[in-house]
Amino acid sequence: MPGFGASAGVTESSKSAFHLWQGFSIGAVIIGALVVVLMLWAIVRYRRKGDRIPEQHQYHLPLEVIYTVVPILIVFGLFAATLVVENKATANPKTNVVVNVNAFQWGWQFLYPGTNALVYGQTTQSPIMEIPVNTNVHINLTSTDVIHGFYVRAFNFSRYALPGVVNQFTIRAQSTGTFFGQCTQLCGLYHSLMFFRVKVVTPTQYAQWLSTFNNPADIAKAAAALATTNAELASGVASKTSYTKFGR
Ligand SMILES: [Cu+2]
Repeated sequence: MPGFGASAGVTESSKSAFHLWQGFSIGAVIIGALVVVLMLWAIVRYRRKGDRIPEQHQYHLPLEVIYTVVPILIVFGLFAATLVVENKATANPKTNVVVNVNAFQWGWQFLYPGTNALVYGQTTQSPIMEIPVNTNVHINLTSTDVIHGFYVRAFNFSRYALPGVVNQFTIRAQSTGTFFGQCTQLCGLYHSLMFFRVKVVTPTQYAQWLSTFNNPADIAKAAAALATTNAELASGVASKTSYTKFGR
């Protein structure tokens, strides 16, 4: 089936959003075709054949009821389908993997509470958020300074990163690979360089990756950063303290 310009992506919710889009598009094509056929039929069948004024009809009650009720039913159908897909996208099931994502001018910090993993990168460093495949990953998204946008095209997903607000959502990637992400809110001078990547790996690779942070230096960095993000998440008010700029 055609994608009508969209792609299915690699997460559960990206796929359901894609299917919704396909359904809407196919519905629009069918209704559009019906309207065109009816128009052409009326134009050709009832075209002017002479100077005689044709018989005049009005108030065809059954027909009027049908063309009032059918569109209402269609709107309800579209609404119901949207509701189902949106509920899937915003569902927050219990998860074992949590990532605290902090956007800042102009980069991203990914902190994995309960582990020593901390990834920090700005502008051209394009930090990588590593997550395991086929696993629910809970994201706590916030911003340190201004409004940013967390957007991953392959996830068909975007959320504001707002200072003072923690946006929470769950992603479940179904294929491994590295996917491109970027900030989608004009947030200042280097907004155009505010990139990141999401690397989806097998659970074994993920565990291995986490273990690379088990050294005294990284443990200390993660503990320091965790104290800051925990305070932010608890208060719901983003701290103005800029994070210690350590890269990885
Ligand atoms: Cu930004």
